[in-house]
Amino acid sequence: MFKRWLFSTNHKDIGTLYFILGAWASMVGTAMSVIIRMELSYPGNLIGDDQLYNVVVTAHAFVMIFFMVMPIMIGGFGNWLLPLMLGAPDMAFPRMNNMSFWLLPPSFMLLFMSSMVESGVGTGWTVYPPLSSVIAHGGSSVDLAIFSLHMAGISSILGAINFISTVLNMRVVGMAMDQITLFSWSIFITVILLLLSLPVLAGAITMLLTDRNLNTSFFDPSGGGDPILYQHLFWFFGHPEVYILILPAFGIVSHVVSQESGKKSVFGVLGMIYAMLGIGILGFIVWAHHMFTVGMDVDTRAYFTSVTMIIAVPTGIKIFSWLGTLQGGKLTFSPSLIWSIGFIFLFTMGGLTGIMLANSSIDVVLHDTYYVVAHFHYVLSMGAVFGIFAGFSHWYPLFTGLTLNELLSKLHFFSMFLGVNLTFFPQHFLGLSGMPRRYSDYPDSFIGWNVVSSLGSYLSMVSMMIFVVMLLESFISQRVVMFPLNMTSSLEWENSQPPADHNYLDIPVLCN
Ligand code: HAS
Ligand code: CU
Repeated sequence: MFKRWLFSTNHKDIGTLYFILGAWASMVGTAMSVIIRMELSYPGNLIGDDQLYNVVVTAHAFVMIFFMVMPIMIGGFGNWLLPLMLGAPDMAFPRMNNMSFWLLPPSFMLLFMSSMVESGVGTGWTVYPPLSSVIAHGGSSVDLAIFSLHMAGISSILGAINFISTVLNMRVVGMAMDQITLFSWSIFITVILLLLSLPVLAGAITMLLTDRNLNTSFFDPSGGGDPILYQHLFWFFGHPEVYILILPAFGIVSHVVSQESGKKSVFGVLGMIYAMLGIGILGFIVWAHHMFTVGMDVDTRAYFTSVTMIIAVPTGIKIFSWLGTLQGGKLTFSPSLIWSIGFIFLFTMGGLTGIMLANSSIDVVLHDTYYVVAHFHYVLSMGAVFGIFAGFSHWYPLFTGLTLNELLSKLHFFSMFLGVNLTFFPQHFLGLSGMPRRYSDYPDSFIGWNVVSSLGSYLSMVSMMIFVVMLLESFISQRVVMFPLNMTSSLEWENSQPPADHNYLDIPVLCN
């Protein structure tokens, strides 16, 4: 049985492997986040080692980005759903698909090793030199982290080639590009961003590797290099990367919102496609909004401020199209729909703080404070993660043939909603009053909101346990989804249903 899975070239098996890896990574990443919040739950020291604290912060980000969100969204949902939605028998390159997955576990191992040997990587996920250079980070930790990123990068690039080929060549006969589903479009655009941006990161970290080991000085002023060059290269990758993390969630939410409000499709499908294309293209020309404090001249600041704010336009088109879809619909408030509504509300909040930060003069004050941490957790912990849970509860019957317990599912949502808002809303206040990010200690005046934030993170952890209990309950009770015998798959069954009149909990179930 294990051999069948290990070497499987079937898109569903590989999708499931990605889900399992992502679920595991999410627990590792969450454990690290709780360690961070425990350290910050009171002034003074808990871990007692500031470098170690920074190692945990760095690993938390890497694990969540590269081993949780990306594998679940692109690897899991993408692999499971794209061939089904395109009418393809499988991905274009099934054996390469298997290889994309199996590059990830060794990459994960290298990341673990980077934290275990010497003093670990305490640079943050940005790995800026000179902090990441040999003087501040001697030993092999940073080199191992670079290798880990190389390997995860190869995995993603192979996956990107596979998805692009699948979408372009494997559509069922007669299906034009403007007829493919919005989730397929979202993955298609996401993987194009990956293909164009990851090689730039690979170049940057390879230059860092040679700076560290082969006496080059790309980023070392004493040899004529420039550390700012690294920041440009990193963010030329880093900004598209944040849209890579959110675009698949946009696709998922479109499906859930249109189906669960009983509409034939989302409001303004073509507009949704162009909005995603617009976000994808603009995402490549805004990168220096992460670098407003490097001593940039005022014209460049004006450019990056303006072009960053323009992204609110296509994103607004998406938000209002979802609201337009919900408007007048027969809402069932199934778990997948409440996750999606939560997504729309909280992602918008995170987006609006992004617009604040896009103003360079404001960002000069807020950069490297908790305000930024609040911003990106609203779009990630509540945007990307809520999107994942929306898709998970929506397609769980398709993936497993089973159903989830509605009560536990809703309990999961409400505890998570409360938990993440308690954790991250107060971080806006901390940021506005000047608390810097990436420090393990703070002045006593910041106690109040830090206590609230830490309590919130404990609640999120309890919520995660509810999720695990919900999964176990479903596996143990084996409530099977039934679809008519003349249909071969639950997808066919789903497509045959009048969307207004069902959510998955109405599916007739067998109890045994
Ligand atoms: Fe961001 C930093 C700006 C979206 C993730 N972002 C980060 C970091 C991460 C991240 C991880 O300009 C930290 C990286 C690090 O480690 O240092 N971000 C934006 C803007 C948007 C945005 C303008 N970010 C995202 C998404 C992410 C993500 C999506 C991942 C999923 N972000 C920034 C900036 C920084 C930053 C600065 C650097 C800060 C610093 O100092 O380090 C936009 O895409 C958001 C668009 C969405 C909306 C909401 C819906 C739109 C509606 C239309 C009407 C709104 C209007 C605006 C007309 C805007 C409803 C009116 C404005 C008002 C304020 C009322
Ligand atoms: Cu950005």
